Amino acid sequence: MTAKPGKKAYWIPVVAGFLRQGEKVLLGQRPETHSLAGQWEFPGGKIESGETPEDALARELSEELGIDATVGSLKLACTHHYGDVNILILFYEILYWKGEPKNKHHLALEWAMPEELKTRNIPEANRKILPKIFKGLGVPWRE
Ligand code: DGT
Repeated sequence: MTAKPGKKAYWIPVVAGFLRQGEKVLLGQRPETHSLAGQWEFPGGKIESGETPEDALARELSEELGIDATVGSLKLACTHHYGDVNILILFYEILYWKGEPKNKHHLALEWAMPEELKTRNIPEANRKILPKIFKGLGVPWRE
């Protein structure tokens, strides 16, 4: 969808993290009270005003998982629109963190094999770039 003439597009910047445990990656199931409830996402959330993307992701990972994370390299960026809202998602590698991820926000947390992303209920924003997500995770993509 393109913006209507004269109407300024409304953008929400979002950050998300790839946390790995061996070959697995951490997924969180979105809470009932939020949009896209029940879908499996990479932990993260919206950038608040005045934050750098890295600050925002470190804050979200602290709030959602109770960890003190070092935000690594930017692996991937994508855009998507849900109705009138456009989101820009920046996906970062998280190689180091202090503490054990605990569920403080999601319906459930799970370390999943990347292959499972093909069959899980994941946000359309992620589904449409799944081959790029596999590349960002360093995993070969097979149809
Ligand atoms: P909302 O969307 O108004 O219910 O508010 P929140 O607080 O649940 O949204 P939040 O902070 O999780 O913002 C993330 C937005 O990005 C949300 O619209 C869902 C979307 N999104 C798509 N894929 C992902 C992903 O892999 N991780 C995260 N964290 N968000 C994703």
